[in-house]
Amino acid sequence: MNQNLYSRFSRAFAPGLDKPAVVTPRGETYRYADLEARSAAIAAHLVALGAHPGDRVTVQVGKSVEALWLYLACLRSGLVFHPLNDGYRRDEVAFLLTDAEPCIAVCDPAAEAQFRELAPTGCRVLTLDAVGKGSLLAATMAEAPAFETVARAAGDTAVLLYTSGTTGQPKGAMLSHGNLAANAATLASAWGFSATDRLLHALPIYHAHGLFVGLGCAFMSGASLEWLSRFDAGEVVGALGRSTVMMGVPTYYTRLLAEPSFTRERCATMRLFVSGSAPLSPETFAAFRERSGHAILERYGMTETGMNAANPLRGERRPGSVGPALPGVSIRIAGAASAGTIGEIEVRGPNVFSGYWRAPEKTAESFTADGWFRTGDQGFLDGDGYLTIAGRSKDLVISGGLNVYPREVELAIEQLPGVHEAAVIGVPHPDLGEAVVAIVTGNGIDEAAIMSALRGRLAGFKLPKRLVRKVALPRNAMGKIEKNSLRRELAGLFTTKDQAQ
Ligand code: MLC
Ligand code: AMP
Repeated sequence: MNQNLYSRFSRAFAPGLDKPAVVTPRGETYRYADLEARSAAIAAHLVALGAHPGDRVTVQVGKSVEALWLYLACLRSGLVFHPLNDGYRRDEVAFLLTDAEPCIAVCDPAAEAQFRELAPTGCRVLTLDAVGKGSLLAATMAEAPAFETVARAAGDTAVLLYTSGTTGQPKGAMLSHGNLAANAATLASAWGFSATDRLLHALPIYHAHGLFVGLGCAFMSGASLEWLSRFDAGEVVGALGRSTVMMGVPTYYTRLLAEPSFTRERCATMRLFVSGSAPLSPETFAAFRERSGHAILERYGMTETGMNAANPLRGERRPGSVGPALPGVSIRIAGAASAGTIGEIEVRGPNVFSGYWRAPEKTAESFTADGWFRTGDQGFLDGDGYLTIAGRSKDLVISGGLNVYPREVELAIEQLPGVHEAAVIGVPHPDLGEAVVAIVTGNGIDEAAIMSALRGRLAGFKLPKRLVRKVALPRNAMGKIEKNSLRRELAGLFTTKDQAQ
């Protein structure tokens, strides 16, 4: 049987081809039959351009229904979908285009000249804007809306998602059709998805959460999507009454709580709220339950593994815990002989990726000798199997659900005039969970000049929300910067009143 993820989806949604698949706030409704026809036309066009199964298609576009058809078209034609955060700047895009070596790149029309300059030789550059206009779709008008989904084996790569390493250099995680199908089927079943559900989809589709978890659950069950181009608390409150399930990062839930129009009555049709990508504080969990009547279901995952653990649909949703391992997934704590001992979380299962793109050494380092994936997260298991994340062994800041690798920001700052050294840390922030803060040393530091130089080089979410000057950075006896001491010192930098910054 064809193991192409799209074939798995289409077997699930086939009984309801006339049912809505995607609904937009502009009142457009696309049925599953439309989704089939539109993704078919794009798939036919990509193949007509000379793309072969396994070739990469790099995509940096705004979130639109057309971007969704493009993802499905890549799956159908066996091409490897390689989405980029639409905030990435020139240097970030240049690295990714060189490393992934796509045969087709799709970008916003405003970025076309830059893509033509940066794309590898022979790569075709097409455009797609936030409302679906551009050369990609103009060209697909000529294609017949029928396409036979290309046969793929479970181990063939479906999506290449980059995630940064501690060195500051991103690495591409290869997710196979089998990885994505296994995780999507598990989640759709664990969370009780059916064709009657409507998922409020406000997440971006360039990360695992919106791309694999959200779309996976919906298409594996023939549910429909309430398709919002971004998270706006007011708009989301309006859309809740048309939805049954919502997924988000913790910032979505703290922003809903800060929105006066968010009430229990607005949640009348909702059956489930899911949170992940960053820790959901027990305070937010409690405040949300009080306000809406719903206990948010927190789950834990990562790009390389998809979802590993989740609180149950029926049963105790324990605040501060991410719940037991999902069916089919195994979790162990390295070096922990008994419950409650903290250690590195390791996982194994059909959801775990096959490796990093063109980086066998990095792949080998990330697995134990007996084949478990090292997550770089610290945690412990309770006696009843509930997992609690206790911290990270990797140097990583998660700001509003987006990962920022301190080394990448430090390197960018240290190249600037007047700067001697930089240390980048995450500091608790009431809206973002953690905010990026840079501590810099040097002579004649010009903060405005540093920020303006960084703005040209790094995506906005990676920019420090605050620069702190110091004469010297604290170091231990080995000469290593003591980031924990900086984190303690600056823990109160962002108070609730200060959160606009
Ligand atoms: C945007 N900005 C951020 C930011 N997002 N700064 C810090 N952290 C963030 N997350 C900056 C912009 O650069 C801009 O800066 C300013 O904030 C306003 O931009 P915006 O686009 O209007 O922001 P906003 O819409 O408020 O976005 C915030 C957000 C968004 C939280 C809604 O970041 C978001 O949707 N996050 C979810 C990301 C996600 O999908 N994560 C899942 C990863 S998968 P300036 O200076 O230009 O004004 C994963 C695995 C798993 O982790 O387990 O799920
Ligand atoms: P990414 O590499 O973008 O996929 O981010 C994955 C990381 O997000 C994980 O390794 C965790 O550190 C973090 N993460 C995801 N879900 C949770 C959660 N529920 N609680 C705490 N951290 C989480």
